[in-house]
Amino acid sequence: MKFSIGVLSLLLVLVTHVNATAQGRFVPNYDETAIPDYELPACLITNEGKVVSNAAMWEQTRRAEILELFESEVYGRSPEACKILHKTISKKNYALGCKAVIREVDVTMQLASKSTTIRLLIYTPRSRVSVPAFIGLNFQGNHTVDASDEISITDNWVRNRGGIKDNRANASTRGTAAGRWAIDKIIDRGYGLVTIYYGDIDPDFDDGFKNGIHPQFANQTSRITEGERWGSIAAWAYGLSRALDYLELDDNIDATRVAVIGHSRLGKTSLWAGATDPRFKVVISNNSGCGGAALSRRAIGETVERINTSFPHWFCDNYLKYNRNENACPVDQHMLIGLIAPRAVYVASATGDTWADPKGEFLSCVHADPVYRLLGTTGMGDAGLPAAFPKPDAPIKTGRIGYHLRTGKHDVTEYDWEQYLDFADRHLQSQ
Ligand code: GTR
Repeated sequence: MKFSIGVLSLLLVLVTHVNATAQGRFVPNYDETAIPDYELPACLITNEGKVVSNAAMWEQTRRAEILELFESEVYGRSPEACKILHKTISKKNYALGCKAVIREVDVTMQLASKSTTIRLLIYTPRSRVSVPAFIGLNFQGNHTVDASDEISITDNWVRNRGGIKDNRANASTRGTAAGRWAIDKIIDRGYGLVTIYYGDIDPDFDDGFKNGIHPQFANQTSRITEGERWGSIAAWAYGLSRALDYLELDDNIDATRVAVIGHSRLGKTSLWAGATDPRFKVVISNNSGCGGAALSRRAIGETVERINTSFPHWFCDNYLKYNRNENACPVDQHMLIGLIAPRAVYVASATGDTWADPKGEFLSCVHADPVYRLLGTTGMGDAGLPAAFPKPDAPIKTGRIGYHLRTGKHDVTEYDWEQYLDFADRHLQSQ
């Protein structure tokens, strides 16, 4: 138990929780004083108990240990990179008031006779080559990020949302997610934007991994212990890495200056993509919460048990061991941020997104800071750690770890993008 003043409220929460779970209902805790007592596993102490005192020890020993633990206990083990093929499907030269070029490029992930194709929707400033870019998955199809009727509509399964009833996308959802993608701003600031429908990689429902990319790799993954097989987050991250393989061949984008971004479950995905693929130079997690940037041990809002119950396909089966048993997990999410060091990482929360535990997202950054400093870079701020949990709309963005708490709900807004663009200017433009 964390604080004795919290004993009564904790008992109350426990009683409510037991009642609620007896009735099959989950009642989240939002009371800071009722957080269970916890100790975070140390980023800088090896499995054998040795203190990590230099960059070489981090790289060769501790980073490898932590990555291995996240693979075996949280997200599952992904297969080796497969071959990719690519084909341009469409190109519009004078888009967005003539300032951008829009292309659709199909990237096929090929393994022996099996393949999965993802469609990249690519915006680049016109008359410029080799620009830095953002890459991020979208939730409902590429055609939702922009109202243009020239963007193709996915044939893959989509969630029934916003008027979709038969899990098939149609033109009625064109541009419905445009508010989440500040395309004009991105282009005006000299960046490209690449987005992909996440269901092209793996449809987001639990069908025992019969669809999407998983079956293609069954020969490899069946050799892996069952509990360690990759879930959907790992598959989505794998797709982002294959898209980056393609960007390395694309003259319009500088693949050495790419920021991977994601919101919510796709923010969990961008963090895992950034942790597993060091080619992503900047990693942005927008409201990623449980299984993303938030510390699991705080068990505020969404918990490990709750996420494993609602979305059993996101993580590997070993993650189930930590349902209501977070302290037993050899890692917590600050170590995921640590895996990205010394590359730049930005974590964003929203005041109304208590389900994602904003303070837990902030604390992950704080506890990853020593890894950045060990590697000779700034961490959270150049001067040192922020003294306290920041006020809303007061971004911390001068070091290699950026953070803000935006006023508002679970979403991606223009405000968020403004911070990401400033952050990208520091870490992608100054080369
Ligand atoms: C929620 C889930 C969160 C978050 C969110 C989203 O239902 O509990 O972990 O991922 O979905 O992705 O929109």
